[in-house]
Amino acid sequence: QFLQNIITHPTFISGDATVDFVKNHSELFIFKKSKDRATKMLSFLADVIVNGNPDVKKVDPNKVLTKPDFHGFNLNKPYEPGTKDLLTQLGPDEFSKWLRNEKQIHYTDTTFRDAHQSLLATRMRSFDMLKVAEAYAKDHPQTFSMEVWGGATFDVCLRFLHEDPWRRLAELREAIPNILLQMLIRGSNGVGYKAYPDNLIESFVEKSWETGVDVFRIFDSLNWMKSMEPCINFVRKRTGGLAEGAICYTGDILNPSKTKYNLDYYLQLAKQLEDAGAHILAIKDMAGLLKPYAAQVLVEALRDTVKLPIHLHTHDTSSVQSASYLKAIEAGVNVIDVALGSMSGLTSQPNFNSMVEAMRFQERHREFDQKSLNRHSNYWETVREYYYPFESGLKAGTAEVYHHEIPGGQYSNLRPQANALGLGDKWELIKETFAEVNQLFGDLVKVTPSSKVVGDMALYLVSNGLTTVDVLERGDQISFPESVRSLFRGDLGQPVGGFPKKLQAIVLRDEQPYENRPNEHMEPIDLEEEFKAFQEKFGENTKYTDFLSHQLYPKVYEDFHKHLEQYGNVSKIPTRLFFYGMQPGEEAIIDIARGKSIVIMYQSLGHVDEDGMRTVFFKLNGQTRNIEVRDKS
Ligand code: 3PY
Ligand code: ZN
Repeated sequence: QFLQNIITHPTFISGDATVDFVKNHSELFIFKKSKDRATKMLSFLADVIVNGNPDVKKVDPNKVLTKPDFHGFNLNKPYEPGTKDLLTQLGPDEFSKWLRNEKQIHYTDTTFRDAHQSLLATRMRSFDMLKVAEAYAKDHPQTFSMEVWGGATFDVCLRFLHEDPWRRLAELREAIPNILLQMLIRGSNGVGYKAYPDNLIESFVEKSWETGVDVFRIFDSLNWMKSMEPCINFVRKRTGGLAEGAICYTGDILNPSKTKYNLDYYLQLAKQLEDAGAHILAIKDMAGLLKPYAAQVLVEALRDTVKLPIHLHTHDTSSVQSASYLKAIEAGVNVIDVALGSMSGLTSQPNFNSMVEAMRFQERHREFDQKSLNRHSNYWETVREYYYPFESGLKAGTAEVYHHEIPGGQYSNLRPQANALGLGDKWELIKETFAEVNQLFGDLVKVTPSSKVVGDMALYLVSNGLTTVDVLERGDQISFPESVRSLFRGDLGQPVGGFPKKLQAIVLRDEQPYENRPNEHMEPIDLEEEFKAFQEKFGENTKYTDFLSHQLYPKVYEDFHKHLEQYGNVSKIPTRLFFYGMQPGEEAIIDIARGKSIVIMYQSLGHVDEDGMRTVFFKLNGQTRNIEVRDKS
């Protein structure tokens, strides 16, 4: 370090250093505490050994975690051309026409995004995806797209996994060059929970495309066109990718007593999305409410109303959604969303492997190597066990979803949220209250972030022993959660038919709501200036994508950055070690960068000293390395 300080000193570089150079420059003796990559990684492992991973609330000491079996995976073959190559060849408009006329059914694999968001509280790590991403792309080049990014993964990546989501995307792109990569974007809310300035969303869309996204599934949590339209434009203007406009499906179009979200409503919305320039139309059935016969009616009518290809997304919470897919396929849907067998079902998507088999010998069947799909499913079956603390606990399909309408992606989060508030034993009441709050709010489209507001309100009422009747009768004495005030103010846009006026006045009191776009109240960000200021604060090694993460989630990014400085890139640590630490005597080989691996052996743990510190004894590449860690217990 001393030598480093000398040779990087401006006086030394300019050639003005004299014999007194060292004597006159005491700063040469200031040694930056820059730890090398391996030491940072050891520090992280040492901390998990001593204090556990703070994200894992309960470790099961009897849990046996086995290694995945890679037998049969073959990387020694080339990538076959897929939909990504076709998009490059045709361009988005021609690609859209091609897809609309495709006879065989197409599949989007959601395993890397929605499946784990909906089953494992979004905790799946890049490490586990990257182990099989290349093999997947080589084994199944006929997959329409892989949903790998966006939704809640962006936030969870930074906040809980301490991973850079942009790095995840870039690495997946590299491993999957032939298949379209897809993301979920919440219109003007980007991948956040509130509206952002338009030029920030525009820049975000552009960088996402540059980093690897091809298909942008754009939705708004209230089905508000004004939030989706700019985003569709940004995709068309700034990228060569596909703008997929989504209608979020709620209610039941076949129920004559439910008139708010009827067939006409969805057809009109679809037409507006087509007119706004969408290349693909998505039906986003986020809670899994689209029943089989309704799917048939909806898809047939949409095919007649718009010229776009139709992409159907659902969650199998009720367990009958593969029947909806079959009906939709009969009605001419072009693409369906599925997840690999062991990551499918319940709050996740229907089973990829089984859907392919169900279609075999039918005229719209698309051939996949079933053995290979099963091999990939078996990999995830083993790896899913590593994430056991994040399982939602739902054991079987439930028709209750038609009543509470909780989205699949929210279900696996709401329960731990309830547990954290000490309301674990009130789960039934929480679900019921969620349904009541929805009615109180005027029957909303519920998907992130509007679903989160309904969830916040339900948790608030249950934890304070209140009911929706109390809200109407003595709301003036209730201090509503900020997210509820924000919704009624207009920060998330406008719901169909407006907000219930009486309730809006109760929630907002003297504050005036507004009805124009929330983004219209926001000044554009001077991206160049702000990026400079960002680099001054976080260092010149930070990238523009870091800046975007910071713009979307300032505090979360700051914590991520601190973690990165202290522990380095923890995404390279194997998942079992990341969540549960190492056992004395255990050895691990970790690839810290391409072609560079280290061998870590955990030897033993010292006692707590009078300062509360413990020494963790390791061997790093055969050399003894001791790490001091504060014992927080
Ligand atoms: C998200 O926005 O994260 C969703 O998955 C909505 O369904
Ligand atoms: Zn979903």
